[in-house]
Amino acid sequence: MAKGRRQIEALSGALDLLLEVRDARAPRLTASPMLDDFPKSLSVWTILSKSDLADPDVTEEWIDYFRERGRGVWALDLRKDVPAALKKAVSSMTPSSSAKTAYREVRLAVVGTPNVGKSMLLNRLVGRRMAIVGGIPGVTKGVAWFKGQGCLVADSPGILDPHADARAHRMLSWISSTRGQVIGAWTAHACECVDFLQRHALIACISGTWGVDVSGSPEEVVERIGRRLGRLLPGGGVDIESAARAMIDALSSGKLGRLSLERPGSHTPWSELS
Ligand SMILES: Nc1nc2c(ncn2[C@@H]2O[C@H](COP(=O)(O)OP(=O)(O)OP(=O)(O)O)[C@@H](O)[C@H]2O)c(=O)[nH]1
Ligand SMILES: [Mg+2]
Repeated sequence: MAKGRRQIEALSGALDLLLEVRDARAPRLTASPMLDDFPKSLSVWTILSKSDLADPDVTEEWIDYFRERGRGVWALDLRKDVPAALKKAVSSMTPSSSAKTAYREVRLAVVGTPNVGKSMLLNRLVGRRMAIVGGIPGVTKGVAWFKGQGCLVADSPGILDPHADARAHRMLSWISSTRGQVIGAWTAHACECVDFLQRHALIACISGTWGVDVSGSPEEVVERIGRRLGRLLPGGGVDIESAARAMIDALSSGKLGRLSLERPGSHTPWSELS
């Protein structure tokens, strides 16, 4: 954390703009508390990444939410190229006079919590596949600058830590923004997730995808998923751990359809978890 703060201090003096990436499925959960460590005078735009995996109506609500607060906001599917309007808006920014730089290009940093799509956004902005992009959170280890059209872009991995709350980390793993294995058993984890989906009227993603009955306890639902997917042990019993993992993988990768875990408002859904 101290190293992250030092990196932020070193970086912010050189910047004109921050592109803060959040996962469109959970923009509050994937916000970093460390963003507050950047100077208030620095322009910040929010990128809602993975919008192809989020409920489009809820994403619209989030766009309104950020706009109402005067924040530049873009909802993007980073598997595709970013809109020309975004590239243009970046390159037409006036470099801030306080930024200590001999360059006249706009200097910006892409920041965000692990696995939200920072490297992918950077690649889109610089127009070449220069930064390492990977499916594993924490894949980028050091800050590096890349030259784009009329801008210099810094990838700043791991300097923005997600919420310290263990419940937030458990929920982050549902969208694969933290390492599932640090959290413990898949079964308890999947059951907690099914319970959340049931309580938030989101459970139809499971019945719709796999045609299983989603009533009853989360344990029963996970067992039905295991039977449906043929995750069986020798002797015919369901391999619950395997079923649980398949369920979380399917949710995080979008196989269960487009789904948003959060709506705008002050509520933090992870605080509901025990
Ligand atoms: N479907 C979808 N997948 C995305 C999108 N953006 C990123 N991904 C995927 O998310 C994973 C993480 O992307 P990265 O760009 O490596 O994320 P990062 O924030 O740089 O990750 P770290 O450097 O590890 O913190 C990769 O598997 C990407 O393919 C998006 O808009 N839509
Ligand atoms: Mg990265």
